[in-house]
Amino acid sequence: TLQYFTSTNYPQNYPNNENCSWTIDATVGKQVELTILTLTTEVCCDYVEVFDGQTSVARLKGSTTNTPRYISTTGQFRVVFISDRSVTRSGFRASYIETACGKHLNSYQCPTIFHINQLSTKLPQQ
Ligand SMILES: [Ca+2]
Repeated sequence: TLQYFTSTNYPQNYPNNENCSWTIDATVGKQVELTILTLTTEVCCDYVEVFDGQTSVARLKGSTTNTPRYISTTGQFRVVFISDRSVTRSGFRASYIETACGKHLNSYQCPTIFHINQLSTKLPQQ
């Protein structure tokens, strides 16, 4: 099931001096797909950072018109939100869902980086 989370107070402005993190763990053998649906932060000083396990994969700030999407390779995402001591915006809203990694492909094993849309194009012909 698709799950949602947001920065504090969203869609009202987040507070100053935020240092929040959300950790999403997949069931063993599965992966997490994370989508940043909306994002608006102070450009200079406030940001969202996405970690795939221990590795930072994205630092997002300002505003996005696309919806960045990430697939975990470790089965865990950590999303960190940081704001400084002045100027706030509406923050972010994100969704995540557990995916059945490599379910239809004998040649793929977890953990492996691939995109859901690429997966579907590589499915065997019926
Ligand atoms: Ca700020």
